[in-house]
Amino acid sequence: MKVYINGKLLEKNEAKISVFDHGFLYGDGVFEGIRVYNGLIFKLKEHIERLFESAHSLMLTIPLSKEKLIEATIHTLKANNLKNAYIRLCVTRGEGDLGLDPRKCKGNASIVIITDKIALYPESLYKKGMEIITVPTIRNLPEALNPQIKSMNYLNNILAKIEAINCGFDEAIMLDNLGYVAECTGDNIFIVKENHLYTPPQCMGTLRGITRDTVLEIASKNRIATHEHVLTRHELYISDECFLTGTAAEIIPVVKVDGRIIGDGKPGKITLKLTKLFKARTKTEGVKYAL
Ligand code: PXG
Repeated sequence: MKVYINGKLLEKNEAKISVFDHGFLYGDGVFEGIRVYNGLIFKLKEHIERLFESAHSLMLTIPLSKEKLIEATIHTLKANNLKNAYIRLCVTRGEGDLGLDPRKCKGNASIVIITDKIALYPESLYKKGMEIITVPTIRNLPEALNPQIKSMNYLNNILAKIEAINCGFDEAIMLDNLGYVAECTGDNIFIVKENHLYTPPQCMGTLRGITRDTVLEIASKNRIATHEHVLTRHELYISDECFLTGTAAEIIPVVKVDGRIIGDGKPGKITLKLTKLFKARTKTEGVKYAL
């Protein structure tokens, strides 16, 4: 497996970044996770846009144009002979000294492109549905580190994940500082109530997930009423269906929240319908490349 680092393709065990890179020292960098389905890179433009927006907010200059970054990504996929893959695009602040000051990172930011396979949860969970819990660690406040910035510092989410794992669960619901539902550690959350679809608004300390937006769009096109609305835990508990969305996880049903059974305890009808429609999208939509 070859990894792209700053214009070079290196073997996995040779693909290394300096320990003085501020990505390593401080998590000072941005990233994207992108999926490729049968030679089609799904929502590539949206992911590249979000990467540049995250970088802009952090005053991090990406040393390649969007077009060149797309070229480099396709080049890496081809070098690894991959038609189905998960792409991890990372841009770090680059090599500096032992201080926070990003001005000390005199060279360019580092660009790393990893292309590999990923299965976030075991297949059986997609059939059965997940059981998840709310954890004490709240999502970063937008006024502190805005969750819209997909930075390389994921400790907020990792702490929440650890809390869920400590309680015997695979995934955590993170609330905001007011106690409203924000999102999960690497996924957005949806509920269905009386055939309407609800998800927290993106301003509520959540990442504006690209899968989230795709699901909202698919639902609207298929005459399912959608609402971006604040949600309480109570609303999750009394929902008819619940599911999570993310590039890595895709759409995964949730059947129990904080010990409360959701609906009839099985993946819901609308969840399954949206999953089918989403899968169909991934088969036809995306930036095409040939091996
Ligand atoms: N919320 C957060 C906090 C995320 O990190 C999503 C929502 C879903 O966004 P997209 O655009 O992918 O629909 C993410 C993205 C992991 C992992 O290993 C998860 C993400 C990224 C990298 C790794 O769980 N999720």
